[in-house]
Amino acid sequence: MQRVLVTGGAGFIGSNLLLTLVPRYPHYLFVNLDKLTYAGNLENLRPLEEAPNYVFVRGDIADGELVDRLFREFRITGVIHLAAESHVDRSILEPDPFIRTNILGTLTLLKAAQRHWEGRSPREVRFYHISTDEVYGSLGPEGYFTEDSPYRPTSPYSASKAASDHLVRAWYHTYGLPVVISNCSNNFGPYQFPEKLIPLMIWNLIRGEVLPIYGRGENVRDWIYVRDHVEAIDRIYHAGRIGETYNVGARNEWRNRDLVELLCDLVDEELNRPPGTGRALIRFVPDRPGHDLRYAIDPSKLERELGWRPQYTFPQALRETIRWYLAHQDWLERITSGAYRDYYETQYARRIAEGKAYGA
Ligand code: NAD
Ligand code: TDX
Repeated sequence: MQRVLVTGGAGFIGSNLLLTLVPRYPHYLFVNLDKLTYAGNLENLRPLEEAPNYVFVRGDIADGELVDRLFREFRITGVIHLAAESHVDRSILEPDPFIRTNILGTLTLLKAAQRHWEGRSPREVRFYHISTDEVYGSLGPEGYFTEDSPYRPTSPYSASKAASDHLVRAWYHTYGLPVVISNCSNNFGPYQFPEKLIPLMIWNLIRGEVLPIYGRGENVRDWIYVRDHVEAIDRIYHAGRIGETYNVGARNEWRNRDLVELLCDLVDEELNRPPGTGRALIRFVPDRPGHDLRYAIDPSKLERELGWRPQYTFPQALRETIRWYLAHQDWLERITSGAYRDYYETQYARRIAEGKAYGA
């Protein structure tokens, strides 16, 4: 029987992952360790409350004693490590939690796995680290990130994720810990916190608030539906080769301004608003400092070795996502009240609305 510690399972990707894997693998035990920061929301996991193969533990991945106890008590045989501070803008305003969670938290998990799995074979145990394409830095107009691209992180967020990737590889090479890593492009879909581009734009369109596009909106991101990422995670966890890295992406590049315009048109359509209503809310605001120009993933290794392919087309996935947010406005209200509202109004949105982002 596999006993899998999933970290950050109450966040965006973690929720989508657990809602899929817990029913799919009834003979595994899933232990979800999550600190429930502003980004974690147990409400997402309500359908799992009665599941006999699922346990939730509230706690910090940087708490060595707790992590040790979980490895011992649940006799953990696998880790799928998603817990992280994940928002680039926040990392620019306040980097410290990124260093603590993304670097020290990963170190804590690695040390526990090393201690508890000594002498175990890679057929019995594995440590799967979920990471991002942002570790590779920024591309120009041409080219793609492959698994061999050099690490050139540019933001406090991507630097902290790059550091965590290096630690995971060091534990493989130095201590023989059976690890696998994946670096994925920009995700979107249900349960994403509306500080990230797509849910923020949908939420602002619903409320008739301005749509802040950083700089000239020329930056390019490579978008993948979270359900396709979840399927990639399942495959890599079960069949990825130990010590290897897999890039995950859906070959779906969009310039920010084109994507926001598309969202405007789709939301207008869904809400039966006159064409152009959404686009009238677009504002170009001062750029994110150090804003990476372009990300684009070459996913051939994952396709070739593990036979993974995205199952959704972009228009289908985007429409599904918009409908999900339209149907879950109460969820949006609840998670953006309280601490997030304070952050959003005082630190960020007001400055952006006034055209004075980032401490101006
Ligand atoms: P998220 O911010 O939605 O969720 C993060 C979760 O981690 C939350 O539930 C939070 O409560 C939890 N957490 C934070 N600090 C913790 C700590 N110290 N101890 C325990 N739990 C803690 O993030 P996400 O978008 O779901 O991303 C998940 C992972 O995937 C991250 O490692 C991120 O770097 C990576 N990733 C995300 C994307 C993306 O587009 N969202 C793309 C590639 C990789
Ligand atoms: O209000 C906005 N206006 C805007 O123009 C926001 C929130 C974003 N943007 C731009 C910045 C980026 O070019 O949109 C693009 C996407 O921004 P984010 O959603 O903040 O994502 P990004 O910075 O690309 O990072 C994301 O993808 C990789 C996730 O947040 C990371 O966790 C993941 O690792």
